[in-house]
Amino acid sequence: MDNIQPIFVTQPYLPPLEEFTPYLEHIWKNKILTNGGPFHQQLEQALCEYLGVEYVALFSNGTLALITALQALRVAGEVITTPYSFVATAHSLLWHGNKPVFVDVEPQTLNMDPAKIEAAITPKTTAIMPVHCYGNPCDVDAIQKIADNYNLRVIYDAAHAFGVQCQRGSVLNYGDLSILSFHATKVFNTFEGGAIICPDAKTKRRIDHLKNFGFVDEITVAAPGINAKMSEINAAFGLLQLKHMPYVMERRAEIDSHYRRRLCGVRGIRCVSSSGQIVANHSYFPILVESDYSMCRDELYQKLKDNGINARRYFYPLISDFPMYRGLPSAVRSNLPVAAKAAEQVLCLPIYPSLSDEAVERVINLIIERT
Ligand code: T4K
Repeated sequence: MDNIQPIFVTQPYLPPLEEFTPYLEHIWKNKILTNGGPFHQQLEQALCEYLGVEYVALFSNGTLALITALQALRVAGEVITTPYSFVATAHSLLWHGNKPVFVDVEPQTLNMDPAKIEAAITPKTTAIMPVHCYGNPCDVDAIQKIADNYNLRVIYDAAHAFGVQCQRGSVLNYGDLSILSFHATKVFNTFEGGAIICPDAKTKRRIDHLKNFGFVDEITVAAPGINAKMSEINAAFGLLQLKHMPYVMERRAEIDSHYRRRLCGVRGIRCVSSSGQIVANHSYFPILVESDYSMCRDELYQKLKDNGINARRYFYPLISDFPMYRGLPSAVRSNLPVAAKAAEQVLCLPIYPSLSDEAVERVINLIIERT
């Protein structure tokens, strides 16, 4: 154990440092550091092409992108969302005084269960905020049908879904808006960063104003916007990262199949999967430790930790169990049985491009030996 390097749930991909130097030299020369500079514009364009979407508005992080998306669409009232996500999803609702209404997830993908949405709709409901959890697409058609019937907005928290494609192209093209995170722990990172994917130029313009204090021009402020701009250094890094994405995606896919090959069939271990995507990004490798495994999830978590492997319990506790949410009527356990069970069973195993096959085998063997 003493000589073994710790393994984390993820580690950011970093291109060779010397490849970044020319970008820095460029910034040093032209002295444009932020406020929609040339790298910012180039990255927006490059992402539209890479992702197969119409318009991208870059942000300094995914949380501010979520908050701004709600403001852009003037969402006000109750918003139906999932308790099985990172806390930023629901926090973004509280920032604008919206009330989260939690509905349960469906057992296969752990994404919002469309069959549970209608019962949660009230006259105050204005929007639905689902999450493509672990990058597995939600049932976008079923969700859109309900939104159309009840005239609701749909904002996807697509923080995990960079590069994911489903039957009709990018999963980011569904709903009114989709939000990405480019945090260090994500498939595509710009250190910190995020984006809103918008369907039309008018919405993108409004979002661009909102992320720059609401400024429309030098003397006009149209709304109480925030400062959520991505800096030139982050945008430059993103441009360089994009060049390495084919390798990043390929290596993640290899590790994912390695885990599946060896863990599929282990009694009491279920690999979470989805059938909804044509191109997956393998952003996480979640397993469920079920009751017929030889130990409970927390025992396995501790055993891996004792052996230098820092798996993570994404997403435990449920958002609905945090103090600012647990008083909500929709937060009661009986409303969220599938999510509650998954939160008790889930463990995300390490997956990132520089993780070696030997390290993956170490993780697998510790799980297989069952003691
Ligand atoms: N919506 C969803 C569904 C999200 O998952 C997130 C973020 C958001 C919205 C909000 O997007 P951002 O505002 O963050 O752009 C992490 C991330 O901080 C968070 O971005 C992410 N979701 C969440 C799922 O995970 P922690 O507290 O688990 O991160 P941390 O610091 O423990 O990092 C995990 C491991 O990654 C470390 O053990 C080592 C490695 N690591 C991490 C960092 C930050 C590195 O090797 N280098 C690094 O720089 O929350």
